[in-house]
Amino acid sequence: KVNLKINNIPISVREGTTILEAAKMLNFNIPTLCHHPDLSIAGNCRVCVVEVKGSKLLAASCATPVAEGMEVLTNSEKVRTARKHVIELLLSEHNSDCTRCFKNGSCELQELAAEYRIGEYTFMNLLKFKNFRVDRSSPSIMKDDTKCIRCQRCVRTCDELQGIGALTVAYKGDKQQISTFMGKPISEVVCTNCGQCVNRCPTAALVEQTYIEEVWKAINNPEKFVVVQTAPAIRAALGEELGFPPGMRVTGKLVSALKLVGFDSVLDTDFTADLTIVEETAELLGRLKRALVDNETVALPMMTSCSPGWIKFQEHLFPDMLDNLSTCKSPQQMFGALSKTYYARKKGIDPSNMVSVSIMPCTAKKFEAKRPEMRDSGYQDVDYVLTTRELAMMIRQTGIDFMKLSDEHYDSLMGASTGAAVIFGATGGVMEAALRTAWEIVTGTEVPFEKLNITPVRGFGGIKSASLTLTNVKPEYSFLEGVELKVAVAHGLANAKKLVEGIRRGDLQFHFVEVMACPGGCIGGGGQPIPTSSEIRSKRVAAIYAEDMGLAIRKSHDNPEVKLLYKLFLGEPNSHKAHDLLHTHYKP
Ligand code: HC0
Repeated sequence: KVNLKINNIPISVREGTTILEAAKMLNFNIPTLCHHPDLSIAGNCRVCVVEVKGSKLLAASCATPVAEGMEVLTNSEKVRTARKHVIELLLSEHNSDCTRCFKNGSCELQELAAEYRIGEYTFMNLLKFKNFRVDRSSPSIMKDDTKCIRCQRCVRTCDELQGIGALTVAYKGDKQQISTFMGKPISEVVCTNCGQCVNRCPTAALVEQTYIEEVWKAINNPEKFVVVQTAPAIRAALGEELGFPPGMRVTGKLVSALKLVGFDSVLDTDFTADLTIVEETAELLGRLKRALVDNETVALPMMTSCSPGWIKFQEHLFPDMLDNLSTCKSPQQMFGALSKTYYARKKGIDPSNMVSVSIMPCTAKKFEAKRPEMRDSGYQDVDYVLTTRELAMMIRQTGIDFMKLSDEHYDSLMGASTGAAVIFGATGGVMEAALRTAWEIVTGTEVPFEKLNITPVRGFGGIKSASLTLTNVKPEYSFLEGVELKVAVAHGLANAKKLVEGIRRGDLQFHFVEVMACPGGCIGGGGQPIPTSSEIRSKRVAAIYAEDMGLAIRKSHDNPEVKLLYKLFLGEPNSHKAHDLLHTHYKP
């Protein structure tokens, strides 16, 4: 233990604790900008400076470990003056047109400027001497260098969590800039559109491309029938934007709010998550049969294909392994294709008048919706994708007191779902849902885990693996008797990279692999409420598993509306029609 005093209050903490952490234990908040709990320490913004007795220089509290006998002042005159100057210097190079800014009201720099009562300009406005441009090239992310404070959270996020390095620090001194490779537009570099940088940017230098106005226009157009789908992870996070604490499930209020916002039909991505499991399981069993019975060369392990950041990652980094991806489109895109075919037909709606909107925890879903492969309904299958944050803005604009809403149910035909679909939102959830179904299809009995909870694929381990030996299989699956089915799960692209490299080298052997681009899975998506810390991710995941446990139906193949869809429209899993609408191939 190390003994020190902070603001004259004694405290003992573990060796290696930073001054920032120790102060927090005493309930002293020190402001930070470059610091983020998910990332390595940078210590470059200097806003967290404190006075350490006996030292002439102020110390960056996020980067300074405590020492025996240290005496720290977190709010002395010297500290306050220095902090104020740091904020003023940042503002001297910052586009401070806050009233027009997307992050107005949720910007960390704005909050600090308010807290320190920054009034008149102390330093010259340097922004006018800079030749910054706004990069709108990506359908997912907008980069505005006039708002950048060069804290480098985005650079560390892209490198440390995602293993990509699409953003880097260019030039030095007053020319320093956060840049892509050679300053190219985001759409032309290795960006996966995951939006993890957006989720960690303290200002509006990186924000999602917003489609709120387009969606309002569609809602207000009487000619248009606007359907909306909500991703599994929304219900476990939206509440944080609208007054509830992290971990609060708001499924029923979410549906009520969407109806009040004005959507004509409120449906659920969870419905197509269940459908994905049925299609993907049929595909996996088909691949295994071709490999084991027909001795064909088949791309194994099969890899999940529902996370668009992960797909783009494979396209950029491992194009030789694209055949390993399941041909299933993501639930978002299956939903889009079915909304303008099956749903439109059953409801007597002209699909050319239908607008399909999705609410996603993900910025890459905006990119996915615009991919050329995603037009199998004859139209763009999903027209607009909004993040959890954008939906919260629309709900606030509607003037609804979200906390007081009553619970409502999703509309029918594409609104029923199971616990298996809900857990898609957490890392390991797709794998767990698939195993619940695959085991039962092959053996006719429930997967042998207590209460269906396949715990080895749960949790926040970067790469998880599990194996199940198939026994007492049905006669038509005799080729699987005694086979040890090996699966792996990775979340966050840095982990995915390690896993895929191991598979490619032949060191790791699996039959089926789940990858989600974002840390924690979709509950930690780039479009989720800010902040998204590891503590908050844990609470959202707990909410998701609680929702699963509370549902009467917890296996995808038991979803009654999925069964009806096959009966009325698709025929059987992996049928021609299913392939036409619900599957695709990503080409190098
Ligand atoms: Fe996900 Fe999805 S689970 S990617 O994480 O598969 O974004 O929530 O909507 O599509 O269902 C995100 C979340 C989805 C899709 C589903 C999958």
